[in-house]
Amino acid sequence: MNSTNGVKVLPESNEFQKLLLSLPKERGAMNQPLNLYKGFWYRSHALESVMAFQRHFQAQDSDIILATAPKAGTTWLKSLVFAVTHRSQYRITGQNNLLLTTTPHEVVPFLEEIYNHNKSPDLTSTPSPRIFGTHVPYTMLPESVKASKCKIIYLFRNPKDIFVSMWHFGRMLPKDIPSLQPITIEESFERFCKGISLFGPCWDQALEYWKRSIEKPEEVLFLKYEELKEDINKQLKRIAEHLGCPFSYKEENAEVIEDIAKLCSFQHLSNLEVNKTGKDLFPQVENRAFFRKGLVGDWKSTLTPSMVETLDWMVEQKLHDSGLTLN
Ligand code: PAP
Repeated sequence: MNSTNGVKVLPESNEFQKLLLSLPKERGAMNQPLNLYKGFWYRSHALESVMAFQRHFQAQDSDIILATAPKAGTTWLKSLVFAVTHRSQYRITGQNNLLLTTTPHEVVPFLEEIYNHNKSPDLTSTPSPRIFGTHVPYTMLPESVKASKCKIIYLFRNPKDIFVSMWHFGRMLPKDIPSLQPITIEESFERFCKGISLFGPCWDQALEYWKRSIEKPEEVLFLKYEELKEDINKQLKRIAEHLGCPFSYKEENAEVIEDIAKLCSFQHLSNLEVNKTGKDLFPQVENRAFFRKGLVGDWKSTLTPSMVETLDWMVEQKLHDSGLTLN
């Protein structure tokens, strides 16, 4: 134990274990053990990482933070933003484009993953702009991010598709993970509707970023998966403008926007060898698990009418006076 000015300071890990013991616990929608901290549900190792990056992450004004609810389209957003910001370095259609050989989750790592491996990593030599992914709610972002000129892009998706994507993702995970015992879709759905899912409730997370995007649009750009699907070129322009690197007329005429959209399309990324095989980044998850169908409205294939009614009602209650609408 250290001592600062006579006050005993617990080492970080002891302090964390003490906190962990005090938190409410439940099994989540994928049946993982979760802990409730300040209104949101976390795996214990993820929460420990979040605490570490809250404490140690030093934002730079040029940083880009991609925040998403799990299964809202994280993989797609990572690829789009990397392609937009590196378009002068890598020819979009060139053979050397990193996205052709590296999975988007490796190109744009999660802060949770970085700090899971090392509680105080040295990120100062990461080339600028540094791009990080995260699933944490806005309130849990490090103070240095909020105090900087970092750009945040948040992506949300209709919770019915989030749930269905998550449900199928859970079934693609190896059956021998002890913390993930089988669960029925009914049980999983019930927990999801109570908000007990990784980094959930997803609607509360979305509302935090939504409010911030209205208060401070220069900081947070709020995107919807369905809008990306509807008009990817328009949304790519919004992304580039938000990041301070709008497409020039010359680029528009050279169809750079269309090329980025094609490069990052579900059809293209899901058929790349690197995304079909391998599980380098998350050892328990194959890269292909992040590419299932990539559709809007796939919930119709999985949810019963009564599930639809329940979740729609739940979401309506949460969002009704926020101005945030979902397709
Ligand atoms: P994560 O939050 O766990 O990292 P995330 O990428 O958000 O995962 O979820 C994967 C979903 O995004 C899958 O949706 P589905 O289950 O409904 O099919 C996946 O198919 C979809 N996805 C991945 N890449 C793309 C893409 N390039 N375009 C559109 N959707 C995509």
